[in-house]
Amino acid sequence: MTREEIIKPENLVYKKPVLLNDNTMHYCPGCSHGVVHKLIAEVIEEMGLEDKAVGVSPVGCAVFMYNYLDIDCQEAAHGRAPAVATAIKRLWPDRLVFTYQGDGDLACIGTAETIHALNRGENITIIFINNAIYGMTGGQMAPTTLLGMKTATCPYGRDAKIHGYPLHMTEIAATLEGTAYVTRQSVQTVAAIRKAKKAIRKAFENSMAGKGSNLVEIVSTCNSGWKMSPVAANKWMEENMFPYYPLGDLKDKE
Ligand SMILES: Cc1ncc(C[n+]2csc(CCOP(=O)(O)OP(=O)(O)O)c2C)c(N)n1
Ligand code: SF4
Repeated sequence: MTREEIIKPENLVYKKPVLLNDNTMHYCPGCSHGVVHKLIAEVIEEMGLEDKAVGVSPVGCAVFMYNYLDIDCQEAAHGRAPAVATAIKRLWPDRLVFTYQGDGDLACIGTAETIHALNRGENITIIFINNAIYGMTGGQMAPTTLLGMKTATCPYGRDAKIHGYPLHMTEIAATLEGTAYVTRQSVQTVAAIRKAKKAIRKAFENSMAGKGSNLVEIVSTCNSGWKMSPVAANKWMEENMFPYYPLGDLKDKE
């Protein structure tokens, strides 16, 4: 087959979304962040919201999200993305406004902002990358670190007596009256990626339709912080994270 025949529209099975530009990502090979960026770009393109999407980037490994997604973006101070997104959405109600936050940013430093924005029913979507660790700063314990899990700041493993219990932010979000759609997904297999994409689409549609707040948690790997190969990290996540953070929809108001 010639190249021309292969790239005929009827033969096209996959195309990189235009909104995901060609800048080389700084993420470690095997990291979940890049996959989720791609899904966000695909969904925005499929919804035709290229000129209406505003992403709010976190402090953490995804701090440079705006370098990879060709949409309007605003950087927020650590943990404050939901407050910034609230202001943007209230000022421009016709925009698709979403935050993109790690577990350190969302479930520790920004716990208050997250809970209150969700509880107020702001018409935004929060994408929550839960890799159970502070990736960017060298793998310290996060609120979501599993019991027994070793990190730079709990080298003998997280101990409930000393460090408390892992925080179930998504379960908390599901109890709040302002939330419309709350779900927990992952991106370690093709099937999981497809489901995660559907979840992001639903959350974005709810945000545009003014149905309330939406939280999409993506249980993720940080293979560098976990000191594992990408393949081993995926296996570890399936065996250890999924039992504690089970996948699926926790709340769907429809
Ligand atoms: C107020 C404040 N506290 C701490 C830091 C340092 N800091 C930067 S990124 C980060 C951890 C981010 O971890 P997470 O949100 O889980 O994202 P990841 O890097 O794992 O994607 C921390 C503690 C900071 N920049 N500002
Ligand atoms: S440190 Fe972890 S979260 Fe950050 S880019 Fe590397 S694998 Fe991803």
